[in-house]
Amino acid sequence: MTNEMFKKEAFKKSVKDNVKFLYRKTIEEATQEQIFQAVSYTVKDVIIDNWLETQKAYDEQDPKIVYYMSMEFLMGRALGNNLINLCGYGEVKEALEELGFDLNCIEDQEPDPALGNGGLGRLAACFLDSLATLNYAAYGCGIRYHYGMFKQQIKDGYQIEVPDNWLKNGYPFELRRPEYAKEVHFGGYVRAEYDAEKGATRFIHEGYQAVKAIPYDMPITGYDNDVVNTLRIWDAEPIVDFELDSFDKGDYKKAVEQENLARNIVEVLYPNDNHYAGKELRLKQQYFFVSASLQEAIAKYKKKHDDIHKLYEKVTFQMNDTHPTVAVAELMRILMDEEGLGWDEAWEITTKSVAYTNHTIMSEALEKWPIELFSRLLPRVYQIIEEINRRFIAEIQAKYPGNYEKIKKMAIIYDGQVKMAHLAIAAGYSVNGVARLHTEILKNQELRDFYEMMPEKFNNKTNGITQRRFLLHANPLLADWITEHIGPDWITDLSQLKKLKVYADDEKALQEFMNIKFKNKERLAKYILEHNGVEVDPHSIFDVQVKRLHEYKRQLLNILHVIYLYNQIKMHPEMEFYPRTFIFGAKASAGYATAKKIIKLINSVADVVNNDASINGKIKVVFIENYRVSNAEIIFAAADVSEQISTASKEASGTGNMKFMLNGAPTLGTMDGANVEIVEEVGAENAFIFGLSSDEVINYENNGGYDPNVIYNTDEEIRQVLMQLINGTFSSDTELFRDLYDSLLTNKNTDRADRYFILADFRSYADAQKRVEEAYKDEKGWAKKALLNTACSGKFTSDRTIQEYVDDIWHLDKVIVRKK
Ligand code: OX2
Repeated sequence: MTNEMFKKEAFKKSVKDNVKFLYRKTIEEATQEQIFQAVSYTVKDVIIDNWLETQKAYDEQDPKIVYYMSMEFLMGRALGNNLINLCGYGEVKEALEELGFDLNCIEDQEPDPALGNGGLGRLAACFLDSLATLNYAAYGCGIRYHYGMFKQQIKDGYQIEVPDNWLKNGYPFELRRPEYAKEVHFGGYVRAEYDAEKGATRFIHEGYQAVKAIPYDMPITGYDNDVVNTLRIWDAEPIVDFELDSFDKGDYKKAVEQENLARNIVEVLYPNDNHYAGKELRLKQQYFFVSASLQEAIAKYKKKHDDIHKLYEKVTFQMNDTHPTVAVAELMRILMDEEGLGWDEAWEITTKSVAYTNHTIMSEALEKWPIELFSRLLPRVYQIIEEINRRFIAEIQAKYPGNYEKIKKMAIIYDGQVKMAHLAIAAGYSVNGVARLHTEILKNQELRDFYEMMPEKFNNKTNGITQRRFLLHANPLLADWITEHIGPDWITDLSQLKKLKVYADDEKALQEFMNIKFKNKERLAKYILEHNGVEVDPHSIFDVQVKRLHEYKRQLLNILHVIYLYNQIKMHPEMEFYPRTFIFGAKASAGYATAKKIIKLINSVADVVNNDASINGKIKVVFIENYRVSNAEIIFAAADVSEQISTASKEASGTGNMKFMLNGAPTLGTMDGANVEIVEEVGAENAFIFGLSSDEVINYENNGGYDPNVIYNTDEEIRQVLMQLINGTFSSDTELFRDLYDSLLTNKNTDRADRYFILADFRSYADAQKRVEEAYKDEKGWAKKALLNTACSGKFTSDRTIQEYVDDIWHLDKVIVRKK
């Protein structure tokens, strides 16, 4: 698989030329960063030709387009990924070697575009990759945050947030498109005007502040098919240049306000995962990119089609969680106020065009905007939501006469708040969860009333990940080995991996598989030494938990168990114990105090354990600083054990779990999210399952919780671990971890003690960990489990997920771009 476009000599010449044009330097004088830019421009050149061809094909074939609307796209680096998808990686690597450069080092020069927090944003990025690879016409619609997810530094064990100025040196893979700029309006008031000719009232929005939305396009390359789709992210600029002129007109103040609005709106990504903070600026961001994206989609549709009533035949909008659901009302506004349609026509089009994906049942993540804020910022949009609500309530009443409970539970506006999920469900033609268990919980618990009223809308789409980034690029040794054994088709058809099952008892194959794992562990050990200054032994078990820091994900359970093991080894030095390296990586939201304290605890435990000579290095604890897409690729490839230990029912799906599985790491986890389906695919004997079931957890929650003090008072070893949080074992300040200790044992306001059932699951977790150790000692047995995890991971490709969205929700047609 090579690409004609990357003929070595031509490539080298182009890179040299770029260095000359861009920097007036010779290749010998250029810095690594400048080489990165020069190489990227050469690659972009190739992409642009395909991009134009793709546009042409779309113009000719006029396919239905999906607009994937998301506040977050966690893209990760583009250079390596584009080379992979253009089938030019090998050629370019060699060409650069001949010039004296290492492609890996050049790739490392790229800033990690981190316009997302965690799973939700990364899912959006995987979906774009699969849409392009499967030949579907799609746009990602989002925001060009000037600062993405913060960079994490660890100082004295504490997380420090450092701004991520990813645009500092210019980003070679984006294209500014000022010709597609749109205006977005905030504030002001609505005036009603009777139009005698039409016999109808028109609503006119006046006195607003305006912002100009400027799109930047990033190419999304499909794998080996010449398709290049577009991620369109919007930047903000003031509508008129700030002119002294405005002094005269007396609107100086307004000019300053508009300038400030434009400056603030796209400044920074909110670093919250699964948490709603209710900030006005966040609602501004949401409306800003939604309005601009809808205007653009409609303008594009109208270029080719004259009947706006049939919009839904060519266009569909997928709302990634509730963040973009203001789209429902904005589409109504555009159709009525700008296209001149009546309510019923507009509603018919809207409800056939928008679909909603739910990613969480965590109540603190639910977006509920105060009416006061919402109506002040978006007066016309609010008015439309009021009318949607009025009509929806009438429907509920018609279906359930006299049942006011239903209204209370389902209204879009209630208790002084606008409930975005209810708006999305009332208007969306599809409502989906992201793993089978999650969708069942939505139907039977969280969204039960909605499901009862409109069951036809509900469906499941189990998440997936792209094997192009998380295996082909991230783990080249394993990728090559797989291709040698079953051919290259797995790259676009991951179900092919099941052919590896025949090697499950083949000693040579198992040995090779584990040798590759070992090499990847060496690569990670090197990274850890360079970046953390900690030496780890690749012969130890690499037990990995990397994901956002959140109480429900229970990093605390993991580290408490490390303390427990440490105590065991100290108490029984003669005890047999297989050396283990516990690897953590996690960012905590800047304002999430408990999460930050857990990071500190992990680092404090690491300090004590790693420096205790008496345990002979049997346990090492490493906290990898600044966990992000680029180092994730190295981490997944090197893991022996995948920690997926959320409180059952809380993790909607998880996608890290799939990346570990693909790279041959068995899951140590609860029956939560997609873990359920992972176990189903690989077999319970190839995973390590523990803990309460989601039904048990939900049962406890519905009946006032459980009492962790019973465990504390009867289990001496658990009590010892907890006491060590407050007796100076891990900090001379005995108060430092008091809050964590209290959170496990004491009811506080509305928070029940041990809300996430850590003590309830502790013993069961420790048992599962023991089973891991036993299994690992059996080398061949372990190799078989590892290989079978890879072999059975075919279901979890985002190609499968996207094909299901296409078949059940979007109904898109394939577009062929490559003319052979
Ligand atoms: C995440 C969910 O927590 C995670 O379980 C899921 O895999 C991912 O979305 C992709 O579906 N914010 N982040 C999520 O949900 C929300 C809300």
